[in-house]
Amino acid sequence: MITKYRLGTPINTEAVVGELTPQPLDTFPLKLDIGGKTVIEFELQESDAVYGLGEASRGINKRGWIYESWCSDETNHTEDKKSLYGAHNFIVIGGREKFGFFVDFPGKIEWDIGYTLSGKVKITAEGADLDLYYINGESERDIVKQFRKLIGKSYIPPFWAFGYQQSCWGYAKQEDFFAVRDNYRKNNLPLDCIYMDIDYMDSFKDFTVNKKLFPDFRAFVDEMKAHNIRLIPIIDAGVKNQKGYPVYDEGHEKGYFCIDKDGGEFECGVWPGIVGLPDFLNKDVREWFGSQYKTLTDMGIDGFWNDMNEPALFYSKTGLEKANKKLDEIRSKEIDIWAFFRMKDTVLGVQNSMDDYSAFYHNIDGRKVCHKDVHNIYGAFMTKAASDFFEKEFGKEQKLIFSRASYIGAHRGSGIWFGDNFSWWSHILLNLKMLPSVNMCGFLYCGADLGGFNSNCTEDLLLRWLALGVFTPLMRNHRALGTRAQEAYQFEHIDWFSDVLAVRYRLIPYLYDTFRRCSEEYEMMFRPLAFDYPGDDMAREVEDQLMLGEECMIAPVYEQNKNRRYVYLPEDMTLVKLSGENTEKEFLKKGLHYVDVKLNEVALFIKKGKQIPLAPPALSTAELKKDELTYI
Ligand code: MIG
Repeated sequence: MITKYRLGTPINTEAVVGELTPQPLDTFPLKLDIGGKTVIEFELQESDAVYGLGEASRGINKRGWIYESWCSDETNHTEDKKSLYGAHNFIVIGGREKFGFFVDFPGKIEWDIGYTLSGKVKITAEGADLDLYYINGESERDIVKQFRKLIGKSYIPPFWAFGYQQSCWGYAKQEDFFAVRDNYRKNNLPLDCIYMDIDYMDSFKDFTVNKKLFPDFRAFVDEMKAHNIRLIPIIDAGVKNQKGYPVYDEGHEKGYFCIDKDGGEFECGVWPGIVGLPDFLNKDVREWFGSQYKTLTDMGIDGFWNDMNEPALFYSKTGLEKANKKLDEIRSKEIDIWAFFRMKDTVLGVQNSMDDYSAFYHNIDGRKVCHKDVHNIYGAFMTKAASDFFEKEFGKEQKLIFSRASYIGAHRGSGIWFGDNFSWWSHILLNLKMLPSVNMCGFLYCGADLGGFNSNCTEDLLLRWLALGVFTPLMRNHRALGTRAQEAYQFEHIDWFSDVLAVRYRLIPYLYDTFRRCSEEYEMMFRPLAFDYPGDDMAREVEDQLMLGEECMIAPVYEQNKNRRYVYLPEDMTLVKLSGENTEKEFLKKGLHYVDVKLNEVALFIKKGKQIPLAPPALSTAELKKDELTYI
């Protein structure tokens, strides 16, 4: 059962689809303090676990750390981070007493989950206008399902979006894209999409294509499609402030950009230089921005990724002026070591600063609202602009769209990717841990940058990461400008990559059906073992294996120089090792096993009495023989 409580007059975040009548606040089951902030507190039993918060650092069980809901352009996903790109304000308490809790509030929220006191949860929302939802249920799964019904069905992308995808910040000219295509095809490596990062644009202007690099873009898109490869361009939130650039001119004329306290356009710097930030919280602006995607869909483009929409702010005009003044002051005196650090902090503090997030405003139904009070829905509403347009123009399931920043509710129209991770072994595990957490919050189409975004990837890291990515709906290899090339054909044993990528295509019919069912039935595609084996103390603590659908369990190898790992089987299962066209099976009893998995193998564990379909390997989803299935 879900009970809703309303405090003040909340802004409509569009997170929820069902209408519930708010109940009197004096019946709220947890300790509640309302002042300028809203504080909710409750005790945890020793054996309780806390799940949720979607895209966040650390474990599947969130207990023992302090988190913040604040969409952040955070490129270092280290354990000390309190927030990443998404704000997903839903938790489930699993233990003797089970309940779920959703804070529908677009401003900042702090979640002290047994950090200050191990037995206590303290949630502090920076405002007093919000909706609270308390969910009772018989199990964690049941609570999640009720919540998912409340927030509505998850986005389903086109079928081809389940193919393998290659991305790289730095592919610029047509020849770069042809080289990727040819190297994949030549080496018998499957591929469905190649991503276009900011380099394809003219001076980083949204909805433009650099004519020098792409003399006939339409023909280029068609030529790639003829090889069963789709191009997926990036769109950034900020619109370059430049007279004569039609998107800016129109937005400026109509007053569609966020304003400063005096009513002038808020000027901040991102990739294009000074930009206008479209006021996505305004419906007219959303319709206008959404319709801009038509420039590219008209040229045959079928998918997009929305970036920089937390929004990321490299600097603001005023922030930079202030910092420069401070630096001048420091410079004018004799510099001691503390002045040196003040100087360094001044420079670093210019980017994504709280001062800037407090210095611009939105127009929500005629009300002037400060950005910091609605920060967490900005990116979600940018992506809503695109997904609403796609649905209206092309119908459901026709276009691929996913976002970096997100808020619950955006899951109905789009997917997410997990942003700038590193080529670190620990980030394979972080990728795995985020999957059930974001699924709980409705985001099913998701994935991390396979191989790692920042720093240099190695062959073994990429192979192991792909062996997890084989199962994630979005399976995309992406890296940052200037890092070591990490396309599958760049390494020593290309045939090993061919073996692993073949497994993805063999599994697509199973993964696609599972995905669809999870969307339609409000289920999680990936679950902690604790959700499925509540009475099993060992299963409750497993943080490096996941249940997949109703049939399987996955347990990837995520350490270097290891050809085996411990796997806990909560019941008897069949270990299946897939590699290229090969399938090896071994029956294993419930309990702990030391299982060996080679670099070119993908392991999966099938439950008793269950079967999964396998297709023959294919080089693209278009060539996949969906009716030639065999069953394990
Ligand atoms: O400031 O477009 O997360 O995937 O390659 C970096 C360049 C901007 C951040 C995205 C990343 C993308 C990069 N972008």
